[in-house]
Amino acid sequence: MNWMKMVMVLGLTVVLTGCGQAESPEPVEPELDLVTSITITGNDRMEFDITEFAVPAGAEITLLFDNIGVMPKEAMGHNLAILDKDMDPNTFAAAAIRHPGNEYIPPEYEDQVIATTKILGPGEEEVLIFTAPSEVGDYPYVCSFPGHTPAGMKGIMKVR
Ligand SMILES: [Cu+2]
Repeated sequence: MNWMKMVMVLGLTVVLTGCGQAESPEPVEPELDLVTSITITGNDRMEFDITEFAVPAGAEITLLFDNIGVMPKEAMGHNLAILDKDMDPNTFAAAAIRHPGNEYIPPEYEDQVIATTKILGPGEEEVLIFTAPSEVGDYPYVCSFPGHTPAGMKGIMKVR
């Protein structure tokens, strides 16, 4: 093998290696479309129909929350409270139990609430209009009616 062939072989090796690296699949989370308007429902099984959505940082967001259940508010009321990204949903919900008179929003964590509806009874809905945080991140939202967050009535608002 003369030096010219050697250079070609090495060159080909580099090209092939380069291709292999380019094709190796990186685990990429499918990106959600960014929305500025969304409707979320809550039901008698303590479920939000949407548990993940994404909004543009700093945008004005219109969120309609609709309690589509039929059970009485005292037994199966729902709210939708969007929390700051560092607020732990379970800590928030545990504190909320003591505050039925404040729509189950704990005053000690009120500064951690980006937006919240009142507790809604069956068939009731409320529109929230709020400014999405300017800081990119994952912001939890919960229903803070007693027992509902631990039962899974929570989600993530992704700010992108
Ligand atoms: Cu609820």
